Amino acid sequence: MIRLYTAPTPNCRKVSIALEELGLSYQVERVRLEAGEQLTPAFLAKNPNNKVPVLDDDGLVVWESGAILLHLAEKHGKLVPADPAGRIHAIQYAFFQNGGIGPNLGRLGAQLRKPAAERNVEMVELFGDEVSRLLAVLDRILADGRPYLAGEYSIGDIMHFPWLQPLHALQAPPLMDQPHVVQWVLRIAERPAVQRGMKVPE
Ligand SMILES: N[C@@H](CCC(=O)N[C@@H](CS)C(=O)NCC(=O)O)C(=O)O
Repeated sequence: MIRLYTAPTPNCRKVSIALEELGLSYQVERVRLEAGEQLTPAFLAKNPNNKVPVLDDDGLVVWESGAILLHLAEKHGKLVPADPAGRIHAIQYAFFQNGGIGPNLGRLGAQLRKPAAERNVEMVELFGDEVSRLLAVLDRILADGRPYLAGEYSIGDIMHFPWLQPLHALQAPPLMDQPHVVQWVLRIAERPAVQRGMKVPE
């Protein structure tokens, strides 16, 4: 039995996409962040970092989206290339997302969701510049014509997609300025499993 503790956020949707790609059945346990359910003792017993996503895979509890995806990929022998170079590159892109686009776009979004008068202008500039830089890095990588970050479709793509798709939906200039990243978003968005995973939880 697989239980996914989740909320409608980019980090959580990485996991529902991976589960859908692997064709696994799983129970969705919605965690209401707005009600502080991630702070309850019951949830802290699963993740001392009080954040979603958390995966309970038949009693093995894993948190951190990158670790969850790596666990699923290795257990099922998919979503990570079989050859050693491809494998480490898929993991490299997963780490790159969690240390790059994730925290920087997350903090930029947190600022931009505030009323304009309450925003910290320095933070908006700092995180905005870093997001633009990271998108340009991805564009440079994809400019060699590879369809996916690690060559073949992998956890490296799944880690990035739920973060970049909303920028594409908003036609946000820092993303739209990067033509190879735009094509990559459109390519991943066509996958039926991605479309299903992006709707979890409803
Ligand atoms: N590095 C973590 C980040 C997890 C994370 O930031 N989760 C957010 C939702 S996307 C959360 O649980 N926020 C609730 C809170 O901080 O109280 C991962 O990749 O799993």
